[in-house]
Amino acid sequence: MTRIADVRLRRILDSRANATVEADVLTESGGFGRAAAPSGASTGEHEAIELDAEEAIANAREHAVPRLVEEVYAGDQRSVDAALHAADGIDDFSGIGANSAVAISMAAAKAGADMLGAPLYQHLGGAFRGENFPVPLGNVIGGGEHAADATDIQEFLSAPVGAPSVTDAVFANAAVHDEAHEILADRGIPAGKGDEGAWAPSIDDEEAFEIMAEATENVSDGVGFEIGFGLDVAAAEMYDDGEYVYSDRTRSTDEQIEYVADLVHEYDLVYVEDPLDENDFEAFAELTDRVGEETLICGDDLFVTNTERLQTGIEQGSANSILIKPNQIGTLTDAFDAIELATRNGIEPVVSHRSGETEDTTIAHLAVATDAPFIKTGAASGERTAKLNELIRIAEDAL
Ligand code: 2PG
Ligand code: MG
Repeated sequence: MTRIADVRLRRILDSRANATVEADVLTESGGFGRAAAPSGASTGEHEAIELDAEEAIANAREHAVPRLVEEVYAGDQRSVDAALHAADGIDDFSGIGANSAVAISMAAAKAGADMLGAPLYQHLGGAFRGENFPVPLGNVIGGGEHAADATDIQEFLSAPVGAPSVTDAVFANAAVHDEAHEILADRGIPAGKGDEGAWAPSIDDEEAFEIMAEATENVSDGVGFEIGFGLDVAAAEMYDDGEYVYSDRTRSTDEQIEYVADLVHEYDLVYVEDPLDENDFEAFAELTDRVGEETLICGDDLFVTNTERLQTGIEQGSANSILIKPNQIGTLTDAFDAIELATRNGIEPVVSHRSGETEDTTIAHLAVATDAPFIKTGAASGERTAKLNELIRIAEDAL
């Protein structure tokens, strides 16, 4: 192993044309890794703190870089990430910024892989990595915080659970995305796209359910394998003063549980993320108790990739799945620890992008390295297809 020789940080654009942090990590023996931080819009209240990009860069240059350069081996991920935590000095990364932390953490992993001459998934996953491929969940129709004047539910996700290969799955999601557009056009509904490339028409949730059911069925008939669909309700965004506020009505917590359970049955949903508020472990548990045998109840804002919150969820039976977003917790080590705790307890990890993304493909490698059953990284748009195409390349190489 060789030590880190330099860490370079710069501001680059993300897919919303906001500034984000890109990191280059160089090693003494000429290894190189580059990674960039994504950014959320429907962020969880308990996430690690992202700072303004310029401030995050200045703080990381002052506090983190001196702890890394000539001090830490690039391939030793736990030491890199421990140095980032020490530099921050605060649990939530509000010192150096979770955006600087995650960019450096991922860039160091890539430099580590480069020195080994191995692909990133191999460096992260090691010799005992599994050989399954993650099923991509593709965002087809969406609204919430990702598009104005569209659905209340944030994401309607195509889930090609019967696909025989990564490539078939990726193309199936693209076909569902296309089919949904055709159905919208047939209904005379114009549709632009939201932050993640999903269609963002001005329709209500009920109509989105109809369109998703029709689009997934049509494409499934054509390709000959099962395609279900799922949701990211992002319910914390609609929760206000004890009630879930939809455009046309409000629901109490009990009504929300009832509503989501009915949707699971009516549409055979294979996946439901954040159906309830981010602090309501108990209501999550009630819903998981009711429909957890039939579908995945996934905690995103509930768990924020945080092992302590996941532990609470495990004790209370709040969910059977966890969303994994490295920038939510700040380092790859923390994300790995959350995946490990989840897997040991029968909780399915779903590796995920953010609504603000770059061309960075680290999460495709992370999903393969950890044998995650699902990856959520959109269906269309360049910053999403960058990861999907990387998944296709990895599969050709490894799966
Ligand atoms: C989510 C994500 C990604 P954001 O809620 O799961 O789809 O959105 O990055 O805006 O938090
Ligand atoms: Mg979410």
